[in-house]
Amino acid sequence: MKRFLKVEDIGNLDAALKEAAEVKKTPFAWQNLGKNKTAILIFFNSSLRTRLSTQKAAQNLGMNAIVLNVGTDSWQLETEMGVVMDGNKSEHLREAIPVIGSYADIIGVRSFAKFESREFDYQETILNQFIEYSGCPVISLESATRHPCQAFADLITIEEYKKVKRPKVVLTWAPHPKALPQAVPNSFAEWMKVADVDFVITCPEGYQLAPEFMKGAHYEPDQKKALEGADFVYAKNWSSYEHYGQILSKDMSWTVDAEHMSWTNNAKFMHCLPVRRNMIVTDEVIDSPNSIVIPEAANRVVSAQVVIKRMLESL
Ligand code: SN0
Repeated sequence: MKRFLKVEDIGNLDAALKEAAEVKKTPFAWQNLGKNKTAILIFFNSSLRTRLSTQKAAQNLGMNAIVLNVGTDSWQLETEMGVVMDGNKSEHLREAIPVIGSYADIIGVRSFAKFESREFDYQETILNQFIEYSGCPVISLESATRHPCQAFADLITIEEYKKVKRPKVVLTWAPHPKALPQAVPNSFAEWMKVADVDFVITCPEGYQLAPEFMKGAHYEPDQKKALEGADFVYAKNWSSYEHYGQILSKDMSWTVDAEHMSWTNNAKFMHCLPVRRNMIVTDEVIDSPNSIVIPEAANRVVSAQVVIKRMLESL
């Protein structure tokens, strides 16, 4: 595996889930695979789970893992080509990437949407430069448009907790004080459309995801109807794609509370974290036995380890 950016990169999902179960059972069985190999994880944005779980996954495989926080640990990096570098950015990605590549065997990159231009974000300008200039396999640790390590962990979690062969999985928008990226819901939709689940997206008007992610998904604008009979409720805020990066609603009637959960089939509650309590979900729901946000986060190690393992196997 040379890159992990989207669902196609993992290939057959059943095979990936089987491998995930194996990795979860015996995480240290491949310690020799990563011996004398280095993973460098580059963060342009904050992280808790991604940083810790990816580092742990690499170490479980015997690798050295180095984390770099761009800007605070390193020089500020310029990401756009053709600019006169007379501001506060001391180094260009065009040099930084091949330098990092010369120290690494595998590179992970976190770089959120900047929300300055939809075109810049959706072209994955930063991630693509790492792919082109690093000479290494590249893992997206949440890019401008996708968060594949999260979606893979979500799929593993659903597989573990489902009670029926084809569960109903509902992605619901919920309110948030800030404009958040579409990466998490985009990837979740991309993976759920391929998985063996009955997948529904519900969000207020104007919050539909980009056409490529909505395509083939069942869209239900009425949140109550969408949640009826759900086996899994996946809550997430995102900003508008159409009115790019804007907050169109802070409607608190979309907050997932006990009443919302009562419309479901005793659904499990999921969220990628970090979560704003009593905005996205009430304390009552996230603290209930139906909340699986912690095992979901724990599975981030498993998804990252399957990906890094496959990359090491094809070095
Ligand atoms: C990120 C997002 O893409 O929505 C990362 C999720 C894995 N979330 C945030 O930036 C939340 C920030 C906040 O202040 O709540």
